[in-house]
Amino acid sequence: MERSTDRATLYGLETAAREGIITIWDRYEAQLPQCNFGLLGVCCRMCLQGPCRIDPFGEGATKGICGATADTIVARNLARFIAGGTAAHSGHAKHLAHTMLKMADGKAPDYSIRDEAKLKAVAARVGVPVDGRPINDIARDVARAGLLEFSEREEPLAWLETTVTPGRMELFTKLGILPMGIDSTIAEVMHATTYGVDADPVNILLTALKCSLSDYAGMHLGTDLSDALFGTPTPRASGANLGTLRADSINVAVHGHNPVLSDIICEVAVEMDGEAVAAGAPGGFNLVGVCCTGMEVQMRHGIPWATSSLSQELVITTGALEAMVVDYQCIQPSIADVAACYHTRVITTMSMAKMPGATHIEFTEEHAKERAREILLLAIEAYPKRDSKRVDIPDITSTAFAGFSTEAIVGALAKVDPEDPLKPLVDNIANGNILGVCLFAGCNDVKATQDENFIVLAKALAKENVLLLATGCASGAFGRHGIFTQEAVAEYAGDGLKAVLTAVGEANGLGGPLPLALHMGSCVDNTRAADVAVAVANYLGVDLDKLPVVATAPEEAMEKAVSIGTWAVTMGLPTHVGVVPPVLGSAAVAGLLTEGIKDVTGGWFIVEPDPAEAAKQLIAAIVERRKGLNLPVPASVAALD
Ligand code: MSK
Repeated sequence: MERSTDRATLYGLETAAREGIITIWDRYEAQLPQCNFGLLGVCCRMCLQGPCRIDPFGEGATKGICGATADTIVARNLARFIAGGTAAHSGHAKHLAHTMLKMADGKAPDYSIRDEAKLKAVAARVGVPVDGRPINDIARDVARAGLLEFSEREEPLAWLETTVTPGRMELFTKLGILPMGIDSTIAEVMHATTYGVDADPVNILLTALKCSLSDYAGMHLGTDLSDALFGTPTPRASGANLGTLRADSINVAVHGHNPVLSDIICEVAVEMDGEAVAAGAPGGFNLVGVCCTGMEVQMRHGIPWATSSLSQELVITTGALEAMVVDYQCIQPSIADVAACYHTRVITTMSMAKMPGATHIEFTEEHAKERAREILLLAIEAYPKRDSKRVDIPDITSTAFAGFSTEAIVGALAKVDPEDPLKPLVDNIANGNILGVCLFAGCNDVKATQDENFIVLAKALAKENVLLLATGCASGAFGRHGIFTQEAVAEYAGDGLKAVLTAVGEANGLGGPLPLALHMGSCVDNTRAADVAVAVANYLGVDLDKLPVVATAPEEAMEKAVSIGTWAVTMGLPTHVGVVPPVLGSAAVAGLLTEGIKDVTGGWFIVEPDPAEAAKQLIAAIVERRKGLNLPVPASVAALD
C-alpha cells in the first residue's frame, strides 16, 4: 500500500528515511499483524478477571468470564469510543465557555467579543436576554448557559433543542435518547458499560446514540463560542501543504484543536515580527497551522495550513521548524522524539496535555499574550541553532479557499436572492442542478493511503453534481490536492454543479465560481454543515432523514470521528466510513448499525473501504432520498443504478 497520495508527504517521508527518523507509518508497520480480536471489537478489558476475547468463529470461547457475549462486548467497546470522542469535543467547548466567562468578568483582558452579532444570535437562540444589555453581560450569561449544558439538567440540552428540526426532537424523545447533560451522558455510558450493568446490545447502542447527541451539542457550543470570541469565518484564500514553511523565516506551527491559544499567538506574532527579523530571519515570523488548530487559524486569519494530524512529524523533518506549539487532541507523542533530532522546540501548553521531551509553558487566559510572547521567544531562541544544511522544504503548495461558515454560505446565497437566501440552494437541489450534498469529515488513517479515499470520492461525487462540504482533516486533504479552488470546478464538477457554483461565485464578485468544495472549518465545526441541512429541512418542512444529504469520513481514525459519524446517523444521514470500525465481531451490532438503525433514525452507516464503490453507494442513498421527495433523478445518474 502506498503511504500517501500527497507529493509533499512522500517527499517528507523520503527525507525522514534519509535522516533515520521513525514516523507513524514505520510504527504502524512494526505493529503488523494487528490483533484480530481487537480489530473485531471482541476483546474485553472492563474488569481485572480478564482480558477476555470471543472466538468469532464459535470454536473457542463464546462468552467472556462474566458471561458477556460478543454482541455485548462489541456494543460496549463502541459506546466507550463514542464517550471518548464526546469528552474531547465537549471538553474543548467547556474550555471556550470558561474563557468567555473570564473575559466577561474582566479576568482575561486579551480576549474580547469579536463578533457581537454572532454572540447576540446565539444568546437569543438559547434564551439569554439581549436587548439593551452590555455585550459582556450577554457573554457572561451565554458562557454560564454553556457551562450548564454539562451538568444534569431538567430540560434537554439547549444547544441541541434549538439547533435541530422539531421532528428530530420528537424522535429523540420517543426513543428516550434526549441527553439532559453532556458530562452526565458521558458518565452514563461509562456506568452502563462497566462490569455487570448493561448486557443488552440494543440498549447499549441507544445509550451510545444519546451520548453522540451530547457530542453534537458540545461541538455546536464550541463553534458558537469560538465564533463569538474570535470572529465568524468569512471566505479567504490561503496556502496549504508543507511548502508553506519558509526558509527565510522563523517558522512556528500551531497544532491541536482549540483557538484559545493559537488565535492569540497569531496576534502576538505580528507584534513581535520585528524581533524575529532582528534575530536574523529576514522573513520574520511565519506561522503555519497543523491539524485542526491549523484549520481554526486558516478559517479566520488565512494562516497557511502545513499538514494534517497523520503527517505532523513531517513538519519537523523540513529542518526549518523552530517551534511546534500544541494544545490538545490528535498530537502524536512522537513529535518530541523527532524534534530531538533537530533544533525544533515542542511546546506543550495545557495542564492536561503534557509530553516527555517537550517544554511546558502553562497557558492561562489571564496572561494570554504574556504566555504567547514566552512561546515565541523560545522560537526566536531556537532559530540560530537551525542547521541550514538540513533544511529541506518540499516546494509544494496549493491555494485553498477557506472560511465558509454557515453564515458565510447564507451570505453568499443572499447575494443571489437577498429576500430569500436559501431559495437558490433549495431550487437548485429541486431541479437537479445539485443532486445532493455530501459532508466530508474525519481524519487520515494510517491504514489507508493518505487522502486517496477523499480525492477519489470527491471527484466521483462532484462529477454527479453533488455539492461538497468539508471539515477537519478532510479539509486538509482537499486543501493540499487543490479541491478548494475555482480551477477544480472546471476540472471536476458536473454541469449542474458548475452552473450553481459559478452563479453564486459571480454574484459575490469572484469573477468565477465558488471553489469546488466549501471549507467549513475544523473537525469540531461539523455542526456548521448540520446547520445548513437543518435550515434546508425547516425551509422545506421536512425532517433531516428525508433530505438528499449524506456524510462521509473515508479515512476516519479517532474516537471523535466515530462520535461525529454516530450523531450524523442519529440525525438521519446515510454516513459512510472507509476504515472498518471494530464492530465486525458482532453480526448483530454490525447489522444494527448498517441496516437496522435505518428504521429507527432514518440514517445508517455505509462501511466501504473502496472509495469508488463508496461513491456509488452514497449516490444511491441520495437518489433514494430524491425519489422520496418526488424530485427528478437525472437519467445519467439513474443509469448508475
Ligand atoms: S484533527 S479527529 S485527525 S479530523 Fe481534528 Fe483530524 Fe480526525 Fe484529529
